[in-house]
Amino acid sequence: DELVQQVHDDLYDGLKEEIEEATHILLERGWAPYDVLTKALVEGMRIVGEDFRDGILFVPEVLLSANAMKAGMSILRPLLAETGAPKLGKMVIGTVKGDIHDIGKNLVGMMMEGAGFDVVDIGINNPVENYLQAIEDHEPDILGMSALLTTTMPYMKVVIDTLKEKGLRDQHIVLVGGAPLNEEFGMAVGADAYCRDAAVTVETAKDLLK
Ligand code: B1M
Repeated sequence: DELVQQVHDDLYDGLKEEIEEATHILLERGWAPYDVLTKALVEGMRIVGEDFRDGILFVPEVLLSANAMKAGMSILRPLLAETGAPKLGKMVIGTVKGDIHDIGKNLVGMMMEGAGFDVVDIGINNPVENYLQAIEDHEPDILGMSALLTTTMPYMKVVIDTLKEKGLRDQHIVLVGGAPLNEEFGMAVGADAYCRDAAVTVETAKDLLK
């Protein structure tokens, strides 16, 4: 599809208004919000990520791409959230200390809302105290943590170990995710599950709450 190619290019170029417009057009053409999200936006960001890794794109450019992506996501958010699904439970989610990547976390939050979960998003760069406070304030069924850097993902173990010390670990399902993680890492830090993407997070949350 030409327009999808255009979205990939516009995301690469960080063109926020163009991304907003294309998101609307794809929806008008009858695309499901989830397909616009995954096939147009997420795939576009994957391409940005490759060239960022290879030193072709730099932080300022990738920031523009991220902002354009967020603009598209905010159009899709209400559409994904309004399924009228019965409430399944509550999740607190945040990106760990030292890490400011939030697109994946936001996406997981959106999909969880859409599936019928209440989602409390505590943002980025969260020290363990923030998770503890949010758990106390919101009493979630699920705690979700996101990390996009190999240097920040070990912090998930700090949070889980602290929950154990305080006798809080078993009261919550702990789910972890982020591009550098894998199943083995998730088990090693003591999470209930590693979630590869937003859709898997929804399925895993439903399964574990049964
Ligand atoms: Co960053 N960055 N970045 N960056 N960045 C990566 C992660 C990197 C892989 C790029 C690369 O080199 N190829 C690399 C990490 C390398 C490593 O650790 N081995 C990297 C780096 C190095 C950095 C900086 C250090 C760069 C620098 O300053 N020199 C710096 C660090 C800042 C910090 O956090 N302290 C940095 C900064 C940035 C920007 C600010 C420019 C921007 C972030 C903007 C923002 O988030 N608001 C940015 C971006 C955009 C990226 C890439 C290109 C894209 C990330 C993204 O949004 N993907 C990324 C490349 C990549 O990941 N391949 C990269 C789209 C998103 C939908 O996918 O986040 O994977 P993702 O989320 C998925 C799943 O992982 C999963 O579900 C999501 C949806 O399906 N998931 C969860 C994620 N969290 C979950 C939580 C869950 C469950 C599932 O909880 C239950």
